[in-house]
Amino acid sequence: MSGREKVLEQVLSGGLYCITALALSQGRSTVAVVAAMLEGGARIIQYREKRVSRLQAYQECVAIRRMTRALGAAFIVNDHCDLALAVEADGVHVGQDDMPVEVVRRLVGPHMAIGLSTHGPAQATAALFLPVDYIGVGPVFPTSTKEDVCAPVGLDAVRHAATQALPFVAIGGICRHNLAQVLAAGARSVAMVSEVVTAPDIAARVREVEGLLAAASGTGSPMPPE
Ligand code: TZP
Ligand code: MG
Repeated sequence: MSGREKVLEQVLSGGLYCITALALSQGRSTVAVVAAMLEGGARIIQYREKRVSRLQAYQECVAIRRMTRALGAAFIVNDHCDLALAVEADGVHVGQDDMPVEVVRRLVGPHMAIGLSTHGPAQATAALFLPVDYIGVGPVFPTSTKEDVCAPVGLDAVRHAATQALPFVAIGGICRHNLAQVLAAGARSVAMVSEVVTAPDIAARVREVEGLLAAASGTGSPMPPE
């Protein structure tokens, strides 16, 4: 299975989409945070570090690639095609202000997934005609995790994305307490940054969120009989 197929499978099947954020990780290294996410059962990891050196980013991505590959989890690099290629990531995730996705596709080739952030129904619909495999839809709720973030797009943007054929990940201000609303709006795949990386026990938090997602989709394991 190519990396592209793996990402597509993960986003389509739904679940927690984990994203790194060193600044919120309470002094823990990004590699340690990802190890804990994987221990908790995360199936898709995005490396999103905007303030570390290219050398540090490369070294961390090599380590994360090794861990994700060993567990069969998908690995996506934010922003940087060259870094994604260098570590054989499964995908690269870009924003509206990054290189055009047609150029990204030309650079990464046919076997790597491309994700694109969208901030409203117009961008989400435009993405149908672009060489991307999934879109991010957000910020759904207010968030202070992302710098220069736009106004929340709300649950209506999630409802709109759910009517489209393109797989999507809801993102922005999503936590355990508002997860049910996001799922009710039609999301299956949900990204959480601060809710996961600030947790005292990251593995336990991932397990808890994955449990909520599985229960909502009806795939949770039934309680064993007394
Ligand atoms: N893109 C849109 S909102 C966001 C990104 C990367 C940050 C989401 O972080 P949090 O802590 O889950 O609100
Ligand atoms: Mg970007």
